[in-house]
Amino acid sequence: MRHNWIWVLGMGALLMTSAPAQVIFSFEDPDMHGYAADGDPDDYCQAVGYDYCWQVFQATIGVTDGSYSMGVRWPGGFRWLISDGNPSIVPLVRQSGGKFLVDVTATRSVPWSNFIVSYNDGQYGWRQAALQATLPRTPSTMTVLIDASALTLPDASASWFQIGLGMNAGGAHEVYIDNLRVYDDSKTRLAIAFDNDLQGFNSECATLTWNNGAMQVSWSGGFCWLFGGTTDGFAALLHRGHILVMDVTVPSAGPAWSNMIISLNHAGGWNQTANPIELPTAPGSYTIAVDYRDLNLPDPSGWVTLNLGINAGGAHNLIIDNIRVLVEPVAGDVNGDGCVDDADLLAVLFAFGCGSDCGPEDVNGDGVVDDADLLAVLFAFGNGC
Ligand SMILES: [Ca+2]
Ligand SMILES: [Ca+2]
Ligand SMILES: [Ca+2]
Repeated sequence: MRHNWIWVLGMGALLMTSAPAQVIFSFEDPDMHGYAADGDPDDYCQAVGYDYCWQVFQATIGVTDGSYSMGVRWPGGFRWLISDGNPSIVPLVRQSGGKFLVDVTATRSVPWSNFIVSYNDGQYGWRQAALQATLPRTPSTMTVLIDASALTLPDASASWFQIGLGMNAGGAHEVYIDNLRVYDDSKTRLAIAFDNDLQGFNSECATLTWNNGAMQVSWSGGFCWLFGGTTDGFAALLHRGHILVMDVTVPSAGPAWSNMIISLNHAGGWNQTANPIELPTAPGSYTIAVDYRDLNLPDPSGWVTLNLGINAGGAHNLIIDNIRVLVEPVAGDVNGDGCVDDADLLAVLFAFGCGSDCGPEDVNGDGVVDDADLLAVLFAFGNGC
């Protein structure tokens, strides 16, 4: 009997399909999405030397989707890279609401580096985001969240649409970009929501105030630690991904620049991220993300505190809320708690027979909930637990 089950489960795995990836740009051969045309001509690079010109090229460093990435080498300073006007990306851009993830690998060190995103089309013209997105300033790989949600989305009928990347660095830099994709907030799990209090956060250099379900931070500029935030289950939740997300509101115009690192403190010691994340300074509400893949994580059942290292070029005010983890999908985890167990099996059984608009119980994504989904959960039983 058991032997038969294993054979059947094997067939179930073969029948599984993966959900379509929501990738906007992947830089696969031969498509550089038009950006390559924004590099300097070869004869110019030869004349000034290749360390002193802008090069945009297909690469195999920092690849996280497919076989290629986009390399950008530049002597420092700012330049727009503009995509071609292919309207095929419009549905995904509209679906994203203007929030994207992208993987970026840097191979040089610079004092600072960031980029800004613009849209351009025939209906609404050129518009660019207020919040700079982070680029790594040390040799490392980061998943970066781009929040361009304040920009008017393209119309569904747009006949052309361009995404501009305004690259900037405080020195000669080299980055590799891949897998520009839709950010999905429903994949996050809430950790610290400041529902009743500051959840342990305190500071010697900033004034922290509980403000109607959020944490208001004001400080006179410079670098400042906010220590000690935590909540039940936070240590385990940190293991389910590598990206911490939070909502940041700027109530009034701030200084010229601001950024943040984080640290985790736990039984294994204190460790902090190397690449500061750009913080907003223009009034508005934003979503930011910190990639913590390089940090040592706490024991899942142990204690951990989150510390926010904020920095600014002058006095600044921030309202921080909804600190959460973007969780990696666990195959067969129907209810999204990170573990495939009886609860997931029951969820599929209760939804069995669903033929349209099925929920996560449609594990293999074929539009119906049937024995294939049950087998998929059985096959993954115990994953993540
Ligand atoms: Ca790619
Ligand atoms: Ca589960
Ligand atoms: Ca199914």
